[in-house]
Amino acid sequence: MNISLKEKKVFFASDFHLGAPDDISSKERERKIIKWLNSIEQEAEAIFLVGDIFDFWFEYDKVIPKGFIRFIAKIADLRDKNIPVFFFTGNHDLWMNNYFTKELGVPVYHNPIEITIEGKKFLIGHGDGLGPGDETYKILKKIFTNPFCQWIFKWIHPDLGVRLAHKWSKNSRITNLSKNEGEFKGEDEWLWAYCKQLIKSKHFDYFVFGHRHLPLDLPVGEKSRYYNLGEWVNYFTYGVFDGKKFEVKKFEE
Ligand SMILES: [Mn+2]
Repeated sequence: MNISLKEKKVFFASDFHLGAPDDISSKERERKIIKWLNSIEQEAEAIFLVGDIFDFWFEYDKVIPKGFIRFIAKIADLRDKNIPVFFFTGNHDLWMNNYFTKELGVPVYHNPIEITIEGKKFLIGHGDGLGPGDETYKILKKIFTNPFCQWIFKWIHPDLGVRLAHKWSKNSRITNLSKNEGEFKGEDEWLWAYCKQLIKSKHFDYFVFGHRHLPLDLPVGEKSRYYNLGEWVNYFTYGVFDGKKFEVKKFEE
């Protein structure tokens, strides 16, 4: 993919976790996200939503999960205005399939992609399962992405399936953010380590990931940088690239 900017900008955000930890806070977050999307649409050449957009999403054949209809409608509105929107799956919503593509014209990527924006090379992805460590999740991901396991889950009644998933997700990091995950781990930042390893064999100007839930802007080698997009429970951060520089900014209402 090759995007040229024509005086416009490319925007990135991740980890909205819509639906968590409860309806009231999710609705408030949804309102804020839509306000942000409204504020950027005029200058957006493209918008990348880089995973964990939903705290849980599952694509049944005939049912869509409740709780985020205004957000989905806003994505439809952006597409109707011909603004390209790209979704990535995260570890919470990896069961996205082709619903958004068929209904809204939004491509859904399950793995990091390499793209060129205004001549700069980007690697963009959610970031789950990359780099050293996280062995438990790497095993879980094999189960979650297993077609037979997905087939079984699909035949659980959605009211029960979604309830189970939310219960499961309550143990996850985003609802327990007061713990210590918010601290910068230095050399142990696993996605940073991943970038530093990767750049030895392949050049990218910018690495853009979510998943870490901590906004970061770090050097990779001599000329490249790794950005983490943060999340929208505490930080309300997003990435913006204008063709010359990439910035991680906070959305202020
Ligand atoms: Mn997340």
